[in-house]
Amino acid sequence: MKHCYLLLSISLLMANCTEKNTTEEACNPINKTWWKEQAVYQIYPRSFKDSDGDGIGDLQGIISKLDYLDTLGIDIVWLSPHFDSPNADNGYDIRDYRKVMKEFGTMEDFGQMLNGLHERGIKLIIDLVVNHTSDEHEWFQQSMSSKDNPYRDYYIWRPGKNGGPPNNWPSFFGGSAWEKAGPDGEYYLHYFAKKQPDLNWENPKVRAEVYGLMKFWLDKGADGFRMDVIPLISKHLDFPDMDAEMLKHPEQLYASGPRLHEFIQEMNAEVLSKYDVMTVGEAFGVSPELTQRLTDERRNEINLVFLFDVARIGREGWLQHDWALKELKGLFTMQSALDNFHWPAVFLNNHDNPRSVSKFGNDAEYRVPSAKLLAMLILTQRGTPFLYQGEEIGMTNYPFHSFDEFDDVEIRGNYAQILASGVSEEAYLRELNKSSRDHARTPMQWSDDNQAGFTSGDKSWLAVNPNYREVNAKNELAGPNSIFHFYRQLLEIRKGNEDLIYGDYFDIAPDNPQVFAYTRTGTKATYLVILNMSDNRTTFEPGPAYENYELVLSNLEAESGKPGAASLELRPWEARLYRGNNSVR
Ligand code: TEU
Repeated sequence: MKHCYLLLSISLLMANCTEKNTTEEACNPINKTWWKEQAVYQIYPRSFKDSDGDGIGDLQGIISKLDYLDTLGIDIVWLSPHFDSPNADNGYDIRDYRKVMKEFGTMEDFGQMLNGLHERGIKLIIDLVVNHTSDEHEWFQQSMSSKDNPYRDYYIWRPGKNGGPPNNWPSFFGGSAWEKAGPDGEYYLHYFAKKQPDLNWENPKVRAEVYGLMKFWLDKGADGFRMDVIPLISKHLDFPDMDAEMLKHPEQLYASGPRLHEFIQEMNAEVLSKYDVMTVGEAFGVSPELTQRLTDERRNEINLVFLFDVARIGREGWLQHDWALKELKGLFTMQSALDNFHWPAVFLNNHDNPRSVSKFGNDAEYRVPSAKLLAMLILTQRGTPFLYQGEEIGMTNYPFHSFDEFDDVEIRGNYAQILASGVSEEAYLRELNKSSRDHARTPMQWSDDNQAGFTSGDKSWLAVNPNYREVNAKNELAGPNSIFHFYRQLLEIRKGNEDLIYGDYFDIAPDNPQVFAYTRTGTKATYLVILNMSDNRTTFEPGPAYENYELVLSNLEAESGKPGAASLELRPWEARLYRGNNSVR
C-alpha cells in the first residue's frame, strides 16, 4: 500500500485502480493493441547498408539485411525519410513526397523492401515530414515565383519590418527563421534550415495535399507514420517577438499553435481512422499537458509521442551537462505513471542523438556489459521500445577531432553564431563530442572489412567509426554472448509476455544513486529488474519479498552467491532480470 500512495503523489494519472482511486482514468482497462506490444527498430537509410558502392546506404542494402532484422526479432521498422530530396538535412527536406530518393533506389525497390518485411511478419512505418518541405519542392518554387501564384499560400510569407525580417524568431539551424526570397521582397518562415520552408497548414489545400500523400503510402502497404516535429504545424499567426527568456526555448512557442489538435483530429478523421496503422509523433517542445492531449485514446489524434526528456537528459542546446541517475529514474516513473488511455514510447537514442552506450553506459572498459544493461533497461520498461540501428551491436560515439568531420546542417548552421558568442572552438568541439547528431549517423558497422562492410566503395558519405574492426555485426552474430544476442533474447522474452508488456511499473529504490531497480507486476508474475549503472561494484538488497525470485537473464557470467534476489553483490554494469510468481505490491 505504501508504494501505491507514493505513486499517487507522483501523478493523478495512475494506471492502478485502487480503493483510493476510482476515477475513469485509473480504472479503465487497458486497450491491448499490436503497437503497444511490439518493438520498433529505426533505420536511417543513408547509413544502414549501401548496395551499389556509392557510399550512401540504399533500399537494396536494407533488403539484403532483412534476415538480420528477422534474426534480431524486432517487429516494426521505422524508416527515416526515403523520399526525393536534395538532402540539405538528409531527407528531412522533401522535394517530392511521391518519389523515392534516387540515391536510395526506386519505387520498385520500395515495394520489394516492404514485401520482404511483410513476408517476415515485420511492419513498416515511414517518416511523415510535413511541417516543412524542401525549397526545391514544386509547391515552393511556384509559391516563391509571385504573390499572385495559386501556390503562394502553401507557405507562410510576410513583409519585413524596419528593413529586417517580420520578427525575431530564430531558426533551430542558425540565424533568423525568416528568409527573403522571390521578386516581391517578402520573407518566408523556416523553423529549420533555409532550405526547409514551413508549410501553411491554415490553407485547406495544403492539408488536403498532406492527407493525399499519406493515403498514397498507406495504400502501398505502409503500416503507419513517425511524424516529424508534428507539434510545430500550427503557427501563432500574430507572430509575436520573443523575449530573452523565450529565445532560450523557441520550440515551446513554436509547439503551442492554437490549431494543432484540430489539424491532427482532421488528419485522423480523413486518413488514419480508415487504416489499422500506428502513429508516433516527435513531441518536440511540447508541455506534458499537450503531450497527454495528443495521445489520449479518447481524442483520436496520435498513438504515441517521443518525449525528449530521457534521450536529452542533461542537455541544454549543444551543451551536455552531467546528470544523476535519480533524475533518469524520475523520468521513467513519470512516463509509466500514465493512465490506461495513454501509452509511452521509450527510447535511448535515435538519429538526432548520441549513441546510447556512450551517453548512458561506459563505451570504453565496460562497453559490452553496459550496452547489454541498456538493452535490459529499454526492453523491460512500460512502453513501446524504439531501438536505433547499431544500438544492438553496441556502436559508440565517433571521436571527432575537427569541425571538417561533421556533416550535420545543425552544426554547420550554428557554428559561426556559437563562436561569435565567445565560445572557443575547443569548447564547442568538446561538447559536440558528447552531443552531436552525427554520432548516430556514421555508417552501420557490418564487418571488419573495408568501410566496415557498409559499402564496397572506398568512401562512405560520413566516416566509419575507427573501432569497426572490433565493433561489428559479424562479430556480434558469431559470439553467443554478444550484445546482439542479448537484445535478441530480451526481445524474445518480451514477445507475447503480457506481464512484461502491460504490467505495472514500480521503482523500488528511487533514491539509490547507482542501482536502478524496478518491478513490472502483471496478472501472473512480477518481474524484477536490477541494473548497476556504474563502474563500481556494489551490494543491493531488494529485500526478503524477492527471496524466491528466479533469475531469468543476466548480462554477466553467474558468480557464486545466494540464489534468489533478496540480497545481491553486483559487479560494474551488472544487469539482472528475475521473475517471481508472488505479487509483492
Ligand atoms: O528533429 C527535430 C529536432 O528535434 C531536432 O532536429 C532539433 O531541432 C535539434 O536537434 C535541436 O538541437 C526532426 C528530425 O528528427 C531531424 O532529423 C530533422 O533535422 C528535423 O526534425 C527537421 O526536419
